[in-house]
Amino acid sequence: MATATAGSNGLKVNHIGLPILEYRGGKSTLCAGCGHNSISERIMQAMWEMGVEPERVMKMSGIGCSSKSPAYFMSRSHAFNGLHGRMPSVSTGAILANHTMTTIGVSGDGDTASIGMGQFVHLLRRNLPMIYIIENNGVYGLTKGQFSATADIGSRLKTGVVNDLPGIDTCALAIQLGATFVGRSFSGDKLQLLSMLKAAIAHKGTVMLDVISPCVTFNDHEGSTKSYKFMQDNDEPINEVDFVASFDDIEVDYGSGEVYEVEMHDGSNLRLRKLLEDYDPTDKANAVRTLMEARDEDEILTGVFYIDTEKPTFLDLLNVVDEPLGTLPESITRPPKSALDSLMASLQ
Ligand SMILES: Cc1ncc(C[n+]2csc(CCOP(=O)(O)OP(=O)(O)O)c2C)c(N)n1
Ligand code: SF4
Ligand SMILES: [Mg+2]
Repeated sequence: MATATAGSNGLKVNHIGLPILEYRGGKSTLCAGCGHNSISERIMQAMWEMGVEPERVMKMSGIGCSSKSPAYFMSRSHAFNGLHGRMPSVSTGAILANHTMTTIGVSGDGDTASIGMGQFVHLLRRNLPMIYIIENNGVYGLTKGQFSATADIGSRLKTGVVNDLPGIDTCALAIQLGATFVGRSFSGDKLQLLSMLKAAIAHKGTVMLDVISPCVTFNDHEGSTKSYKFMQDNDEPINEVDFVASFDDIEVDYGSGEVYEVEMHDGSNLRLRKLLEDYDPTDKANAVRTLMEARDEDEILTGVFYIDTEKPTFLDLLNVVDEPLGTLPESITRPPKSALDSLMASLQ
């Protein structure tokens, strides 16, 4: 990273002067090789490279192996481990109480697409400013590997049970319902995931990242479409994601016709080199169609599918004041008795 310099103790530091050690969390209790651990590593690295102050971050989650992950990154940050599938409503409340924080939610495919579906869809339509990551392994890892609602039709459990229901594509759903930054990555693709996370931090609105994250204990065998092998063989990136932070000064030389450039809210630059011919990530209908066509072809597309940097967020719609609601004094949040008296008088 261009801005990292050596601190007084010789450790490389980011542009707010912190070494990456300050972004670490507790020791992971997840299985060795679980994709979720790699995602935690990338989150730490992205937050460090972006110079996000750990104390200014809220980590939210539900229930599942994936939802345990926030304990394994950024111990200095705030965290709330909610009930199963209830992370969206808890996050909505927390963000309304203090919208000046960077909010990252980590959920699972079970947590999001089954028990939490009712909450998830309302989060999407509100464009709540937060990063929502689904660590997608196609199974309920924590409860011993039953199929989840994102498991692909025809995929097989170790026991031989075949999934005969079509999987829910959370990216197509998120685009359709109103999220303003939607992408899919793979826990094993360090560079793509890191760039997408850094761009996510710079975005203002709901970022929905579906990250295929193999469960080595219950769903990493032949017949699984969420295994390391299957992803290595079938991952089809639609764009090459490159992110240049506003404080970096890196010149990347691209031929202009093949790159889609997006200026992010903080002045950073997201560069999407087209791999799929004529793919325009601001065309909503085309993004959904592309995902649906890929599904018919059994292809796993990755990359940034959709981005909209103009749409108002939930906070804009509510016209939320600059100061966090949670720290406003009671003299402002609670109308005086005289206000109540005049209201009552007006009703007589
Ligand atoms: C109300 C409620 N119902 C069911 C459960 C049991 N349960 C715990 S985790 C889980 C599924 C987790 O799957 P996922 O979100 O995909 O996370 P993973 O473990 O695969 O990372 C279930 C059904 C629960 N904890 N609470
Ligand atoms: S059971 Fe699966 S999802 Fe859970 S920690 Fe182990 S490998 Fe990861
Ligand atoms: Mg899961």
